Amino acid sequence: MTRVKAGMVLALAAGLMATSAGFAQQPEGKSRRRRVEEKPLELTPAQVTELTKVANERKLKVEDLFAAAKTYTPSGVMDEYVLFSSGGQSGQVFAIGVPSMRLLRSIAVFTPESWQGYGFAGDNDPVRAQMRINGRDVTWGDTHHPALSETGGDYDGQFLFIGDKANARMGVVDLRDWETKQIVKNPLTVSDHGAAFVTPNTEYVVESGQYATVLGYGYATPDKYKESYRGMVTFWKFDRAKGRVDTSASFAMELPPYWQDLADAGKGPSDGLVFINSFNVEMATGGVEKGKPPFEAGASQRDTDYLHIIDWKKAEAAFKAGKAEKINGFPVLSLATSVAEGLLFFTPEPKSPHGVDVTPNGQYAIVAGKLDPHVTVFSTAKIRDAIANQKFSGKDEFGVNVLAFDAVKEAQVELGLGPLHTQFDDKGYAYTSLFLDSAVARWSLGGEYASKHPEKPWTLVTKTPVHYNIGHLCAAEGDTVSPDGKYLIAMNKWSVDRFLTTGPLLPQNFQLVDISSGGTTMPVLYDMPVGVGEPHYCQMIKADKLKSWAVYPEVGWNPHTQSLDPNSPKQGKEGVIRDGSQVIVNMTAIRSHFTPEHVEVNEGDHVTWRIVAVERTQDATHGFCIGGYNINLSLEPGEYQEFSFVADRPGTYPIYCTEFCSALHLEMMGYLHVKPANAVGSK
Ligand code: CUK
Ligand code: CUA
Repeated sequence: MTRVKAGMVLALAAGLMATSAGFAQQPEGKSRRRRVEEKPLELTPAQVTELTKVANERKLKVEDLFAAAKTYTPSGVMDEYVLFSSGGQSGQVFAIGVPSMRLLRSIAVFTPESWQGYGFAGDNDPVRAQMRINGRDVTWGDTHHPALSETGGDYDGQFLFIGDKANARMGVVDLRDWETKQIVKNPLTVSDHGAAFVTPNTEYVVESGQYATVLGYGYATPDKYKESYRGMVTFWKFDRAKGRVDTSASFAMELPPYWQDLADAGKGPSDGLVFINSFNVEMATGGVEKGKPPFEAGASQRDTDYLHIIDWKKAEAAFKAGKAEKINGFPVLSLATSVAEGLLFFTPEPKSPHGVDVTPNGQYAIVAGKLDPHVTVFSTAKIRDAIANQKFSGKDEFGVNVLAFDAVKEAQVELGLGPLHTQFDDKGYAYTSLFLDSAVARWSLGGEYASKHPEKPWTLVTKTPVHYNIGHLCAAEGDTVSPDGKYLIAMNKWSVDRFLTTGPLLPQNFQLVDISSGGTTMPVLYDMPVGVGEPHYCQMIKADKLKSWAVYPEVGWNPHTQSLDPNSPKQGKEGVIRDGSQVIVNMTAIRSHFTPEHVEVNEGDHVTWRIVAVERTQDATHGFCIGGYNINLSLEPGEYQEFSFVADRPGTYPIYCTEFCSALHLEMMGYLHVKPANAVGSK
């Protein structure tokens, strides 16, 4: 009787497995994606009446119905774009589909995340090892600026970089499997801001600093600010073939102790230059506790700060010629070298700027000053000319040549209060976020863009109110050489009156804005609450540029090395190998069991556990956890993981699969038996 029942269960399970495997093994093109109807939609009078009734019951307006039609994405229909957003203090990156504004995934970068098995692989977890700074675990990050890798100034969909403002780190995500492969820590500075920005072929990933400090973890009191504190910019060399930053080929430049802010790389005619904003050229040192003016006042006294213009190709040549000095083991081009070699120039920019953004054609750099209602447009050709012909208005206190403002300025456009960041579309418009106005401004570019739109060049065209206090904005491929237009995301800081109350802590609000038509039409289509961290910047890439793996290329794939791992256990060769107190466990995972199911070790053993998911179907992901030992893995099809720990707590531990992988998922378990040292018969 029980035998019959067990047999039935197994037959049922086999059937379930076969069905699900059958689905996943369908050739491409026969997937379960929804078929698009070929007949154009026509509403019958009865359907119009019904639709109107539904709309009236929900108090929807006509524009709401249009917004819904433009964003609603039926089940099985894929989004057109993927938005990669910084996850702010969560330390992560969020991937969001556009126009649906559905959260597709988070990607763990600076913060351990158990679902992804990120940072929960025992004592020698390579992820955890990268999270150590000066011997201390730093398991969070303040992510601000993601940067997709570029080829020829266009997103190529291969890699994503993201900066951690709090700890001056940068994460490297491989977009084949959407996993973080590397975290690099800047050895010069504690925190930064202008990371990550790439040069047009991702030769370098640029990280500019923010709050000046004594480079290399030095110490000095505020009265030594001007002599001892310094800013910096670091050029991280990216090795595309390895998918890693090559720290040995990277270098930095010493900068004055102004607070450097955002960076952007030139492109086209300005390729080879990097632009960085700064504020606090006053070099205010605060000290309200001693009756001195606070930083906010001290740092805002002058009418202008300095836009930094760096010739990174010349700087690279100077570094390669051995002109850098080592600080904390890292090569740094000194200010004196930068001045002597003509690597660094300044030009005045209106008071306390924030964003600097280069136009798609590379001819202009646009700076927005948060305390100035204008955006200032600098001509990159005029900058090159002013450098070549020494059109200087003077030097700063550190001997850096200052290009005359009138020699490099192209235009100033009054937009409104608190302009921060600028993006571009395909119609010759720029879009600037207005923090204090809570609006997105559309304005017309000049030069060769003037023929693309009917408006007068360099003028405000329209503003769309957003909710609320917009920081960054992001248009579709809107910071590349060929923006798509169509969609824009307003990344609003708060969501007052937009959603149900979630306690005193408000979600942020991403609003999808339709920028497909020019002129004064620019409606908001959708609100998306973001209840994790405070995102800053995001980038939107055409979904078909991403060539992500559906499963790992081969069984036994190590995602840390992105290669087949020779240590990956083979099916039929599973088991436990002991050498003294060193134990190696070779385990396979397949729907719906682990092999072996019982693992016996002795208290105090050092256990190295090797586990591979022997699966090729896309939806056959397993997890693996050991409760109480802080271990959880995600084992995607083909994935191999190795972890180690000391079995210092005796007991019998159920181990189980943490992903609901099949009808018999609950049965996908086993036991780790840690035999007490004093047990009878123990060695
Ligand atoms: S920053 Cu946050 S709104 Cu870090 Cu780019 Cu401007
Ligand atoms: Cu494997 Cu659940």
